[in-house]
Amino acid sequence: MSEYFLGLDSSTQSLTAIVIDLATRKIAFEASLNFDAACPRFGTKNGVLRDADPRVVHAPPLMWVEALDKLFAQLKEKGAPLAQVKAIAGSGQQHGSVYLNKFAPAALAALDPARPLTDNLDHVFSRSTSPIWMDSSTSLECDEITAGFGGRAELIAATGSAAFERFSGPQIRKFAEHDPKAYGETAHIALVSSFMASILAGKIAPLDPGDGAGMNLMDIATKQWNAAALNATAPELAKKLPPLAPSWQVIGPVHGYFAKKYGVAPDAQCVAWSGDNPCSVIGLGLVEAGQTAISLGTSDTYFGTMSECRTDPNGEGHVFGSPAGGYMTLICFKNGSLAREKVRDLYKLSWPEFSAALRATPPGNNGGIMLPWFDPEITPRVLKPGIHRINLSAADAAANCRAVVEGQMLSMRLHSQWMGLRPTKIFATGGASANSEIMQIMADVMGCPVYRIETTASAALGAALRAAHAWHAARGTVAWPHIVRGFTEPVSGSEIKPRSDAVAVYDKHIHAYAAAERQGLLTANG
Ligand code: ADP
Ligand code: XUL
Repeated sequence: MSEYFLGLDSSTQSLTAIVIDLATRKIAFEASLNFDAACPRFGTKNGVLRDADPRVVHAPPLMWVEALDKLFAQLKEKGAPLAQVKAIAGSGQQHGSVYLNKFAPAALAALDPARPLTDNLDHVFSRSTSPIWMDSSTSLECDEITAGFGGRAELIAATGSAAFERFSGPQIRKFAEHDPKAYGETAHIALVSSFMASILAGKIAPLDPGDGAGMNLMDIATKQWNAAALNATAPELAKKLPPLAPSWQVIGPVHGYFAKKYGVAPDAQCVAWSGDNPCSVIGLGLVEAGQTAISLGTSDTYFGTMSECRTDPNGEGHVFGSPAGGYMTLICFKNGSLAREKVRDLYKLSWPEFSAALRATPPGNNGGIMLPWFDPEITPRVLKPGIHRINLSAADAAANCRAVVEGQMLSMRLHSQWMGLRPTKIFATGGASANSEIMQIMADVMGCPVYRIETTASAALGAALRAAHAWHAARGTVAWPHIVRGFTEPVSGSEIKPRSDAVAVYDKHIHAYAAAERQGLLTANG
C-alpha cells in the first residue's frame, strides 16, 4: 500500500512540491513554479524586489500566497495523489520575515475556498514586503544588537551565530526603528517557513529550531527564545513571535480550503516547516550526528551534524537546530565553483584539461599555496578580494589548478575544526562533485572516503521526508535512518578513498596553509 507524503520548498525564486511514496521509496510526483513567471503582477525579478539602495532586497509575501494556490491547482490538474497524502511539511528560504496584523489569525482560520487565497489574505499584512536573506542593509542594527546583548562572543555562544545583516533579528530591529507605527500594528512575526505552514494549517504555526536559529533570537542550547536577545532587538517582541516547537511537531490537519478546493485528504497532517538548509541536511541523508556533506555549487557549502551544541568562536559557521534533533552547522565558502572556473579560464582550459592538471601535480603542490579570494569571502571573512600566491608561480598553469582546489579543501578542513569532530565519510554534491580529481583531493585533505550524491531538490525532498518522519513519530517511535533509506543513498560505485601517503602530506601542509591564510588576512583586511 502506498504511503504518500508531501514536501514543499518555498525558495527565493520558486515553489516546489515533491510527493514521496514511503512504501516504494520513490518520488511519486514533482512540480515547481517560478515566481516571476507564475505571478508576474508582483513585478519580481528572480523572486525579489530591489530598491535604489542595493543592500535592500525584499519579496512580497502575498506573491508566496498566490504561488501556493497556483501550485496546488497544478498538483490537482496533473493528478498528484493529494487525496492520499498523510502529512505535509515544508522548507523555506531562511531568515526572511513576514509581518502580520491582528486580523491574521481569524483570516487564516476562515479561508474561503470560493475565493483565491490572495483575496482571503490580502488584509493580514502590517508590512507589504518581507526582507529576505539577500538583504544586507542592517549593519547598524547588527552592531546595536551585539552591543546591547553584551558582545559578539556572547551572542555567538548564546544564539549559535554572530549578528548577520540577513538574520531576522537585525531585520526586525530595523523595521521597529524605522517604522514604529507599522511595527506597533504587527501582532505576529513569522518566517517564510512558518508563514507558509500557517496558511496550510489555517492558524499561526510554530517555528522549528532549524529556522528559528537563523534569527539571532533563539537560545541555541535550549531551543527556546532568548529573553536577552529579544530585549536587545525590539520592544514587545516576545508577544509577536510564534512559539518554538520541535521540527516534527504536528500543527493540525490541513485547512478545509485545501481539502475542498484541491482534494487534499482532509486528515492530512501539517507538520512544522523548517529552513531550506536544515531541510537539505535531511534530503542529503544527514540524519545522525557526526555526518558531513559538502556541496560544490556556485558557492561551496559545508554541512555537518552534531549531537552536542558547540558554536564556532570565530562566528564563521552558523549553528542551527537539526530537524533530526541535535544540531547542524552551515559553513559557506563564497569562492567555490566560480573561483575554480576563474582559474580554469585564466589558463584557457577545459574541465578535462583542468582534471589532467590535477593528475599531473603532487599532493601538497610542492609547497605552492593559493588563497582564491576572487570575490569577498565569507569563510574566512575577507573584505578586500584578491588572489594570493605563496611559493606559486602564476606562469605554472597546472600548479595553479591544484592550488585553487587544495586551498579550498584545506580551508574547509581548517574552518570546520571548531566542531571537534573529523568526518569519517563525506557526501559530496553540486556541479563540481562530478569531477573525480577534485573529489580525490577532498578525500585526501579530509582523510576520509567521499561519496557522490545526486540531488536536484534536496530541500523539498528533505521536507517530504520530514513529513513522513513526523507522521510516524506521532504514532510511536521511528528511526530516521529507516525514513531516509532508499531516498538519499550515494551514487553506486562513487566512493573515492583517501590515499594514505597524500593524507600524511596534508596533515602537515594544513599548518603551512593556516599560516599563509593568517598572513593573507592581514593584507586583505588590514
Ligand atoms: P548551483 O546549484 O549553485 O547553481 P551547481 O551545483 O549546479 O550550482 O554547480 C554548477 C557548477 O559546477 C558550475 O559553475 C561549474 O563550475 C561546476 N562544474 C560543472 N562541471 C564541472 C567539472 N567537470 N569540474 C569542475 N566543476 C564543474
Ligand atoms: C543561509 C542563507 C541562504 C538561504 C537561501 O544562511 O542565507 O542559504 O537560506 O535560501
